[in-house]
Amino acid sequence: MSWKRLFLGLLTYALAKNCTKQEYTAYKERSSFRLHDLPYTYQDLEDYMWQQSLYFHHKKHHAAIVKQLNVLVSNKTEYQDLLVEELLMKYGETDNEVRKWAGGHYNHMLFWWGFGPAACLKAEPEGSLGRAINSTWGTYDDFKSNFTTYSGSVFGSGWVWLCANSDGSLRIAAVKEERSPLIGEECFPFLGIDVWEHAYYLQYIQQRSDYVEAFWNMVDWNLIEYFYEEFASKGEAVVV
Ligand code: MN3
Repeated sequence: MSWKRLFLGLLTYALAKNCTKQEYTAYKERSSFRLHDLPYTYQDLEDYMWQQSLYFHHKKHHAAIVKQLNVLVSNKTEYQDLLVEELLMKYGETDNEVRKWAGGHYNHMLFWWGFGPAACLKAEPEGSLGRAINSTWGTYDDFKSNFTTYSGSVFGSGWVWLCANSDGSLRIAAVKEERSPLIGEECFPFLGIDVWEHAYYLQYIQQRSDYVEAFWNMVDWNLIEYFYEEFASKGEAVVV
């Protein structure tokens, strides 16, 4: 082992000890949904996402979506007893309200899980996801630049996702508003960026590109690898 490797190994170990992100939990709620706490504090992403910005996004925007979703589900018996991802896949194509509220809740849940405090992060995806990214785009940097281009190309409100086709192959999907690529099983998303203005306006004003650049510094690749291996690569929705 080289000194450099040993040094990096020890550094990773030391930093990992201070990682304070909540372990991934599949809440598996049916019929009634809650706004869960973020898996880290509002201050934890401060260098790239201001705490006020994160707080309003979570406690105001996401909370309003959860409220609407519960109203929607409570009024329709066929929508009850389903996980949010099931609701979305089953009724998202035919009901605009499901698309908005179930889509919005699912998207934000995945979005929050996808980040972590600096001490929990590593620079690049490894393992089967790292290999799949390299075989699809060439290098991690090529993937990043493709994803960044998609993020800039969404006109108005929407999301960009790294997702897997049902055969496990990867692609990037850009979607309008809260539509999820899970609808119609277009692909199975596991890392996304919210490019609605509410996600970045307070801090980055109209500079979406600066927000997208900052995004890469918050991505928790350890958990994203898990989401890919455990769900998306098998043609399954990540359970939230
Ligand atoms: Mn949002």
